Amino acid sequence: MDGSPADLFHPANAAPAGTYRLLGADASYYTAKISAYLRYKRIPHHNVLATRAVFAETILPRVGWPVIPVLLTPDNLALQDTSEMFDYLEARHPNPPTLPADAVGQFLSYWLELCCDEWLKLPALHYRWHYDNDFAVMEFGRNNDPTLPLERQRALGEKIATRFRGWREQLGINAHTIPAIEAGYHALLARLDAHFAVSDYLLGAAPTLADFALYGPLHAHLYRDPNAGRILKTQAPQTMRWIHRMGTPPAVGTLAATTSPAPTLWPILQMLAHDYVPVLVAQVAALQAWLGSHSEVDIPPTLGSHRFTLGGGTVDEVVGERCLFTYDYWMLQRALHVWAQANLAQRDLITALCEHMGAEALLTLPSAPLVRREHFKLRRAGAL
Ligand SMILES: N[C@@H](CCC(=O)N[C@@H](CS)C(=O)NCC(=O)O)C(=O)O
Repeated sequence: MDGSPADLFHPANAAPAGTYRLLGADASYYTAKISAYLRYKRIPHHNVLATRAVFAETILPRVGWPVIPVLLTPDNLALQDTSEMFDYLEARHPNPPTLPADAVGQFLSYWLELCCDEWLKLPALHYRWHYDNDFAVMEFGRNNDPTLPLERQRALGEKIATRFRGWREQLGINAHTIPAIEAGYHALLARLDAHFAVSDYLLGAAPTLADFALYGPLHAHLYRDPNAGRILKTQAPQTMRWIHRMGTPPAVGTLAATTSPAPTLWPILQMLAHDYVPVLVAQVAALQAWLGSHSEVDIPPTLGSHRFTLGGGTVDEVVGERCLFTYDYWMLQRALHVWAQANLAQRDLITALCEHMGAEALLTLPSAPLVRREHFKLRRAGAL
C-alpha cells in the first residue's frame, strides 16, 4: 500500500445532471483539494475528466476561460475557484464541519489555505517541470484526449505544458532561486513529518480546509509525479500516512478540530510566514496603488514585479524577482475578515497568533475588502 487513492478521473465517466459534477483531473492541484473535500464530506458527486471536449462544451462556455476544477451543482450552477466551492458546499453540507467554529481556528484555516494554494506553488511547479516534465506532458496529453495515439497525445500535452511551465518565471522560479526552493521544501517536509507524527491533521483530530488545501500540491504534484513522489515516500513517512488518511477518509462524525495550534504546528506556520508575508504586503501595496490610480472595475491578475526573498534567515537565502499577483489578497481577505469581525478576546488571540508566527504585518493590511470575485474574475470591491 503506497498510501494514495487510485486515479479518480476517467474519460468514461458519464455524469447525469441533477447531481454534483466535478470537472477536473488527477494531476491538477486544485482538483485534488476539492475532490478530497467532497469525499470526506460524503457529498454525492461524479468526477468528470476535463478532456478537450469538456473544455469546449462546458468549461469555456460556462466560465469563459480554460481552468479546472469546475463544479456543476445539482441545479446546474457553475462554480469556479475552490474557495468559492468550499463556501458553497460547507453552507449546504455542514456536517461534519471542516471549518472550526471559533475565530482563531477559522483565521488559521483560511491563512493555511492561502499558503497552500498560492505559496506552495513554488515547490509544486518547480518539482513537476524540473524533474517530472515527461510524465506531466503525457498526463496533459492523455487528459486532453485519451482516444488519440500516444504520439499525438504527447504533442498536444507538450503544447499545453508550455503554458503551465511559463508560470515558473512569473512566480520567480529559476536557476538562481531553485536551491532555496528545494531547501525550503525539504525543511517543510521535515516539519510536516514531525507534526503528523503527533497529530492526525493540521489542526487536530479531524481535517479542516487547511488539510484539503495542503493535499492539493502534496498529492496532485509532489506525491503523484513519480520523481517528486520518491522524495515524499522516502523522506516523509508520517506525511505519507497523512496522505493516506486524506485519501481514505474515516467515517463521518469524527471530533471537531482543536483550535489552539499544536507545538509542532508553529515551525510550519513560522516558515510559511517568513518568506510569504513580505510578498503579500508588497502585493497589497501594489493593489492599493493601482486601485487609487485607475478607474477600471476589472483587476488585472498581475501588477508588475518585485524583488522577494526566499529562505530568509537560512544559509540558502536568495533574492529573486516575481510578479505581483492580485489574487492572493482576495484569499487573504477571508482571513482578515474573520479577524475584523471577531470579538475582542478572539482578536487578541489572533493578534498573539500572528505575532508568534511572525505574521503581524498581515494585521496592518486593509481588512475591509478591496476586491471581490464576479463572473469568475477579480473586480474592484463595491463597484457596479
Ligand atoms: N485558485 C483557483 C485556481 C485554479 C487553477 O489555477 N487551476 C489550474 C489547474 S490546477 C488551471 O487550470 N489553471 C489555468 C489558468 O489559471 O489559466 C482554484 O482554487 O480553483
